[in-house]
This record gives sequence, C-alpha cells and structure tokens, in this order.
Amino acid sequence: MKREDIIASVKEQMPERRWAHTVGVMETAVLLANRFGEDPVKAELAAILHDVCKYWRTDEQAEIIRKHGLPSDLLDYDKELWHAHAGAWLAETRYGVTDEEVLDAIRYHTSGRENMTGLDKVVCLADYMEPGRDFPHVQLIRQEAEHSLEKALLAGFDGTIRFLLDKGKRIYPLTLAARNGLLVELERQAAARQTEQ
Ligand code: DGI
Ligand code: FE
Ligand code: FE
Repeated sequence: MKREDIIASVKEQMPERRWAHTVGVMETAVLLANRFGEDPVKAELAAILHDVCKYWRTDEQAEIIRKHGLPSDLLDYDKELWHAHAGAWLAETRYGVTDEEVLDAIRYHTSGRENMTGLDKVVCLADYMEPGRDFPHVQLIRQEAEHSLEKALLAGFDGTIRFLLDKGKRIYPLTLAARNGLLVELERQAAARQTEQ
C-alpha cells in the first residue's frame, strides 16, 4: 500500500490526540535516523504503523496473537504490550509491509528486545521522546539523545521499569533483556574508547 493510503487508514483507527502522537513519532524517528545513520524512510514507515491497533479492543488484539501464532506469553503480561506484536502482523498482512527490519521495529517498539537493531532503537526512542510526550524524565532522555542512542534508550527503559516496579506490575522478560543488552553495548563502547586513547 502507498504511504499516503497507509497514513489515511492508520489515522482513521485512532483518536485525534493519538494521531498527533504518531505524527510526533514519525518526525522524531526521521530526525534520529539521520542523526544516528539509520534509514529515515524505514524509520518513518515503522513510526506511521507503530500504534496502528493501540485503540482496538484488547480482545481483538489478543485474538490476532492467538490466531496467528504470535508469542502467547504476551497474554500473561500487561495488555499494553499486545498492540506492538498485533500491529506488526497487521503491517505485514493488511498494509503489505515486507521489510523485516521495519516489521521488527514495530513488533518490538514497546518491549524492546535483546540485541536491538539500530532501527529498533530509533523507533522505540522516538516513541519515548516525541515532542508531545511529557513525563518526569523525558528531558533527560532528550538530552542523552543529542549524542547517544543507547544512553537515551537506556534512560527510557529505566523509567519504564521503575514505573512497573512502583505499580507492582510484572516486567516482560524482553524488556529486561533489552536493558541488559544496552548496558553491554555501552560497556563495549567505553572499552573501545579506552583502547583508542
Ligand atoms: O503505545 P505508546 O503509549 O505510545 O507507548 P508504548 O508502546 O511504549 O507502551 C508503553 C506502555 O507499556 C507503558 O505505559 C508501560 C507499558 N508496559 C507494561 N508492561 C511493560 C510495558 N512496557 C515495557 N517496556 N515492558 C513491559 O513489560
Ligand atoms: Fe505503542
Ligand atoms: Fe507510540
């Protein structure tokens, strides 16, 4: 499907303020992709579709997960996690997205995963810091994003994990794997800088 047709269809499936969020994620994803050497066209496409079914009924999201063999362990965790996997399935089957990198960026935009690709990171970070976002540590995330994709995303996941801990909620294992993976990458980057000196 053409970009404009995808945009029109996605817009129709959400309230106006969530569409404004999506536009913010599109713009931020393009900016971050250019800043960190990722493909801005792929980043924008993933951003357009990332929350496509966020406002669908949760039983419809769950049905996609159950019917089409998506990870069923998601259903044991917070419903907020479901729209990302269901959204990637819709992107592929209804919107004709074939690029696995784009599909993965949609699929993992909420939970993250171990060994996130550059595109995964850009879309996930854009979702955290688009201009419409306003939560206590968003300024810290935006500051880190000036120079480090990994540090900024780590600040994002730290905030989410703290929020889940405070609420006494379970944490999806991929989120912990994502945070650990970012720490390993940052340690490697620091070690590489040491040997350069
Ligand atoms: O869809 P958005 O609101 O734009 O953002 P999102 O897809 O990143 O969803 C974030 C919500 O998901 C946030 O309120 C925290 C919630 N959540 C629940 N369980 C988990 C989780 N987020 C992560 N990363 N990991 C979880 O286990
Ligand atoms: Fe989302
Ligand atoms: Fe979002």
